[in-house]
Amino acid sequence: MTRLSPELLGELPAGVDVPSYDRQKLKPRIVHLGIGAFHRAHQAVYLDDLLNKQGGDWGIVGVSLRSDSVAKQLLPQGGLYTQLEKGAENQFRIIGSVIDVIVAPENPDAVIQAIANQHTGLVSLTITEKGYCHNPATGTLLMDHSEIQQDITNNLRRPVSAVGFIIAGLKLRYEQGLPGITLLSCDNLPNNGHVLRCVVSELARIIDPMLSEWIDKHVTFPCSMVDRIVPATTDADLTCVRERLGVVDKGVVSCEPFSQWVVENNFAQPVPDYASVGVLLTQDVSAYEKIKLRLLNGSHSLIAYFGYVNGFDFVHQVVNQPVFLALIQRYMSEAQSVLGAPTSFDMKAYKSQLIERFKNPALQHQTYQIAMDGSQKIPQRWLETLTLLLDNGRDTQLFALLIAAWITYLCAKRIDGEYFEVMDPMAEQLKEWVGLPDDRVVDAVLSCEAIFGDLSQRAPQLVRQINQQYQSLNQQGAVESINNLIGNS
Ligand code: CS2
Repeated sequence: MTRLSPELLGELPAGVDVPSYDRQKLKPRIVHLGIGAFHRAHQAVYLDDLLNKQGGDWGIVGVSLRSDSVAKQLLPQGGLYTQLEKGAENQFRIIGSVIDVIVAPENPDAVIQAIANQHTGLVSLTITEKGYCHNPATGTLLMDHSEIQQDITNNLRRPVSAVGFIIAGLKLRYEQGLPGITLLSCDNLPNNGHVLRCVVSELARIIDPMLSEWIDKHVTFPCSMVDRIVPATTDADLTCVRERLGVVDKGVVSCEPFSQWVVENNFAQPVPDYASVGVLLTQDVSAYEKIKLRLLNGSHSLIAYFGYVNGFDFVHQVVNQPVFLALIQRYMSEAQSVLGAPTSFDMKAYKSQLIERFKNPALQHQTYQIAMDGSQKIPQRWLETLTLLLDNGRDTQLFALLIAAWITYLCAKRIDGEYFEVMDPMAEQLKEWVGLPDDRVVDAVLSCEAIFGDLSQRAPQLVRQINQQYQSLNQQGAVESINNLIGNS
């Protein structure tokens, strides 16, 4: 069957939305590092909205830092792909804002040249938490990270880390006398712009102190909060799109109808007029970040660890179990109690909207997908709240149960006895710890400073609670452990 391509746009069935703008006019003005499904269902869609509304020449050059799969999907399709939005009914829309995809390991110079291109005004990133090569507990660059080591040793001649590519591109801009640029992190980290600035500055200082000074003066690192649930594309999604479009699209992204983007108004150069398509530009993103990371992502991680181990493959299945729903609601109310959200924010509506979003059965959002990289996610999703609860002398049993559930997940065995692989950059180390005799597992995992900082020294009582909850999960299972906790309050 024919493949989706620019020539076919005029022939797609009625009801499939297609770009209304002239794609020939688009120039490589945004370089996006990490062109996975999330970027294509979020930032690229906002730009497509804008181009549909106002035209213009902002085009995205996507960069894959590892695999060539997205390039193989999109390049034969001239960058086009379908957004399959799964609400009450499926909506099909062709997105046209991506004009090129570079596979970094195949062509590192092209990435550096793209960042240093005179038309480029914005470099954005969705490289996941671990892509920053930082210590999640302190935010500083991991100097002993293998990719950072390699970039330092090679003096960025053939970068491998995202930070390495950024600095190599900035160096070329600096040497060519080009203006500075905006580096926009769109990952689920608190103060993501500050984290990015910190790792970029640290590595730049080692590579070239003059460059580091130039970066301080000419480059900005706005923080941003991004929100849209984008499950991994399935074969069923590809078939569904093929049947609707009558052509093959290998680059489909599926997502929920909801979407939100809040960006700190701090740009080195003009950026697209995102505000006109619903992006909130503000001086301070932190309140939005905290609400989203702790309530949405924090609940997600809870759902993933309890759900996956207990036999539930999808988020909506977990939320439909009354006992897990009760746990999520209790979790949200404890997280909310120390959130310090603006009083004008309607928390009740936000929380019930989250539950509805989680319940969307069409999304088929995998618990295993969310469970990935817990070592990088837990600090901002759970531990910030936990620290505040401790500081305020509040009860921490619920969070002890959550951490125990993560440790149980790390044991890599589902309730039916099936073993699975734990995907995490710290998997090797974590595996060693959970392989210790049962009564030493919790203490070993909690001793990991990159995740927990000094929590175990500061809160011995909490360590005891996590040990108890871990025993309880092993002996009595999740349902009884949750009932014991919620029933006791
Ligand atoms: C999820 C997020 O995979 C995960 O860890 O919690 O990707 C989540 O779906 C998005 O942040 C929603 O905006």
